[in-house]
Amino acid sequence: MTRLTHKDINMISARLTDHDSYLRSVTGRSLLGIGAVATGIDDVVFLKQVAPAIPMAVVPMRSGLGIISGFADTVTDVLIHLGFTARITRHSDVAGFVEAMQMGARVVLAADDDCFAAFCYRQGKVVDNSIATANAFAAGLDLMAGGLVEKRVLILGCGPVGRQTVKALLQRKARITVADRIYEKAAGLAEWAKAALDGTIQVARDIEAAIMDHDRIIDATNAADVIRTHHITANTLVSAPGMPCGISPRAMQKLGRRILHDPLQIGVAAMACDAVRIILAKGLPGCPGAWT
Ligand code: 2YG
Repeated sequence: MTRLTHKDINMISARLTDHDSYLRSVTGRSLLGIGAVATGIDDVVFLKQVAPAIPMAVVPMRSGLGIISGFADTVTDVLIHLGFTARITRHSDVAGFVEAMQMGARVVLAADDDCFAAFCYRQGKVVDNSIATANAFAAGLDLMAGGLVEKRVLILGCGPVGRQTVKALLQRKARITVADRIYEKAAGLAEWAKAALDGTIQVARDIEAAIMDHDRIIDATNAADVIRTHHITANTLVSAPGMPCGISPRAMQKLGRRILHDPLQIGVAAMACDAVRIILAKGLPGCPGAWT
């Protein structure tokens, strides 16, 4: 699990409008729109209407390695930018959760060193950042590529984000190859996909050859400089949820606007949209009127 640094996030709040414009130019959708597509509520107008009725709280957590300066503030700023009513609790930790309840928050977001989650506590449901992030960057690649049905996609990195990415891309009927510097992790992911999802995916033994051989790449690694200049062709598209970004600076220049990457914003947007979906789901899943 990558731990963000203050340096990774300190400019996010000031650049949210610019980032939104970039996302529109690359995917045709805003930050909220990408979160919406990832969640399956592809209706931004509806989300903007309901957002103010779903107050959210962000609770700083001091456990483990402690507070990341600016983390809770940035999460809150992203939520407000998306149109939600969001506040940081004055207290951290358990007292912060108590405060969030008292202020009537319907969704409470908090992160320790191992997990970043959005709690829809009245529904007894939790949205995990790794899952939401994977869904959002898979949706983003789909938008960038104009559809992924039968398209070959390479997933680099077979951790929690890579695993959820396999699930999201199988749902999009993509032809998936997975690669990891630890081959057994890639092979294990392919076995899981077959057993759990009846999905057949390819496993790359040679990562370098696999990157050269794919135009659509999802970088779900926590390594830098995995994708370098000589890997980039005129058709290369990279969606990169991994932190640090796995695309080298010179490869970024060569890719131009054919990159989808940010350290936190897209994942938070997908978390917020999934929390809305959970809260608005009527009745129990499977009952008439329930949202799937
Ligand atoms: O409340 C705080 O300030 C800290 N307890 C936050 C710690 C967050 C640690 N986790 C990470 O930095 C990332 N896993 C967050 C999500 C990155 C999105 N790809």
